Amino acid sequence: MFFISGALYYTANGDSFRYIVTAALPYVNNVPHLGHLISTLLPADVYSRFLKLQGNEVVYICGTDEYGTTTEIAALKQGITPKELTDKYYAIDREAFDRMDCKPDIFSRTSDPAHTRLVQSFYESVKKNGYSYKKNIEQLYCDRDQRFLPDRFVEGTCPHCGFEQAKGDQCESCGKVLRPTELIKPRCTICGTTPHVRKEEHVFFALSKLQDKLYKFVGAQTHWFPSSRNFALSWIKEGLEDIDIQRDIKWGVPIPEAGSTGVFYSWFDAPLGYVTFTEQLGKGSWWHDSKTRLVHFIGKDNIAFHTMFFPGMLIAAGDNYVLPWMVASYEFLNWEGGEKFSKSRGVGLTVPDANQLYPADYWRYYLLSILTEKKDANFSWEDFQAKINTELNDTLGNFLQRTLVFTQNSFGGKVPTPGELTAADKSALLAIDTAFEKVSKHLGDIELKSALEEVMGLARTGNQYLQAEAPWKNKERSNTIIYVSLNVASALSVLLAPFLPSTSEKMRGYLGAKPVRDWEDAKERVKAGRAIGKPEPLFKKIEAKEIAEYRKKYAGVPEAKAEKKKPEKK
Ligand code: B3M
Ligand code: ZN
Repeated sequence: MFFISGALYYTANGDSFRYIVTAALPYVNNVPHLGHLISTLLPADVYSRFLKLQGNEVVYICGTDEYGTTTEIAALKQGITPKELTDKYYAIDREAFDRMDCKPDIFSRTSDPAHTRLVQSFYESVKKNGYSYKKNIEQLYCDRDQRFLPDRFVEGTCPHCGFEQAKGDQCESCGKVLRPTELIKPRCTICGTTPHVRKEEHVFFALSKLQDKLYKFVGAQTHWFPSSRNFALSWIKEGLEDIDIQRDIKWGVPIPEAGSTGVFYSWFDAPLGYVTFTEQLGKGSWWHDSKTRLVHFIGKDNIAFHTMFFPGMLIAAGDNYVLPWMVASYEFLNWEGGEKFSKSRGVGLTVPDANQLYPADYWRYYLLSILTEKKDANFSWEDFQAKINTELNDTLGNFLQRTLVFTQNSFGGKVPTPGELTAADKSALLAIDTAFEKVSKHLGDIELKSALEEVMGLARTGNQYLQAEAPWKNKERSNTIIYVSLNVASALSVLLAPFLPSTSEKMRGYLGAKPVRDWEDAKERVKAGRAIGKPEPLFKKIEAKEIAEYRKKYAGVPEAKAEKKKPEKK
C-alpha cells in the first residue's frame, strides 16, 4: 500500500486500480429513511462519481436485501407474501434513491434467481474447502404454527436486563446478542403461544478456523476507518465463533443439501449480493483480480459482517476472491437532538418524504455537511435551513448569479478578455489550484465532509473576491474581475460534480460548458469569448414557516408506529 500525500488511489509506479464500490443493501421491509442514505448510498455515490471522473474503472453496486426472518414476519403481519412485500418496497427504494441522484451502476435484488445460483455454488466451494459442517442444535418450535421459530419469530424476556420484549436474536434494550433458546418466557411472535425446544441438524460456517488469518488481515488494514478496524480487532481477539447459517423459514436461498428444507441465514446470502450484482453487470471477473479495490460503505451496525464474516466467507471459498480494501463505516444519524433515527421505532424522515419536500441537492448538501464520519450526527430542521440558506444560496448561488448577470449586462454574455492580473486576481486563481489539490486528497482518502468543506471554501473565496473587487464600481478592471470570477465558478462546477450532480450540471449549462467528464477540467481556464447562458437562481431560500410545519409533520413515521401493534392471529 502506498500513500503519496493522501493519494490513496495510485501505487508508487502509477498503476491504477479497478474499483468495486458497494453500498450496504437496504432491507426491503420498510420505507428507507435518511439514516440509511447518509451512511451508505450517498457517500458511495459521491466516492464513485469522483473515481469515475478521475478516469478509473469503477462499478458501483447496490440493490435490495430481501431475504430473512424480518421480511417474512413483516409480510405475515401485513397479510401478504414476502414476494409481494419486497416487490412493493423494491420499487419504492429504487425510485427514492434515484430521485436523490444516487446512481449505482446496478440496483438489483437478492431474490433474483441468478443470486440463488451464485450463493448455492459459493456454498459448495466453502464446503469443499472444509469450512462448513452440520451440528445438532436446540431450536424453539411452535406447535400451533407448526414451524421452527428462528430469530425474530420469538420474543421473550431478556436474560441479561429483564426487558420483556426482547427478540430472539437481540435485546433492543441492552443490545446483547441472543439465541432464541436463551429467552425467558419465550412466545411465538405469530400466535403468542409458548414454543418448546426441539433438536435439529443445522449447517454451520467454521468462522473460528479463520481466526488467525482474519486477525492478520484486519491488522494490516491501517488505512481503514479506525472505527471499523478497531471494532473488528477487538472482536477477533475475544475469539471468533462458528456461525449457524441455516434458518428454517421459506423466504431465502434454499440450502443445497439432500433432505434440507432450510434456507441460508440472510447474512450469508446478502453480502454475496455484491458479487451477483457485479456479475450481472458482466464484471464478475473483477472479484478475482488483484488490481481490484473493493470498497464497502456501511452503517456502523454492519461492521462485524463486513470486516470479519464476509471476508471470512471469501477466504473460505478460495478462488482468489479479493478482500475489502476499505470499509468505510458511518455512525448513526439522530433525529432533532434526541432519539436515534430509526425506521423500526418511527423516528425521522423517510427518503420518499424528503424527495417530496426539496430537490435532491438540498438533502445531499446538508447530509454530506453533517456526515457521520467519526461520530453520530444530529439532523435538525433549523440547521438544515441555515446551511441551505447561508451556504448554498447566499454563498454559492449568489456568487454565480452575480457573476453571470454581470457578464450578460456588461459583456454581451461572453467571457471577457482579462487585462493585467493584480495580486488579488492571481491569488483568486491560485485558490482554484489549491482547492483542487485539497479536494482531490480528501476525496481519495474518503474524507467526504472535509472535501465538501474545501469546495465551499473556494465558493467563499470567490464571493469575497467579487465583493471586494466590486466590478460594478471598478469599471476599467471589470473585464479582469469577471474573467477571474468565471474561472472560479467553472472550477466550482467541476469540484461540485460528485457532491451535487444536478447543481453542477446546471452551473455548467449557465457557463456554456458540457457536463463534467474529467476531474482535471477543474483546472482548465475558461477561454475569453465563450458564450455564457442566461442564469436562473440555483437555489431558493427556505422560509421559517416551512421548517415549523415539517417539524410538526415529521415527528414520527406513522407506518412504523402502526407496526408496533401486537401482531394479529393468523
Ligand atoms: N440489509 C442491513 C441494513 O440495511 C443489511 C445490509 C446488508 S449489506 C450486505 O442495515
Ligand atoms: Zn405460533
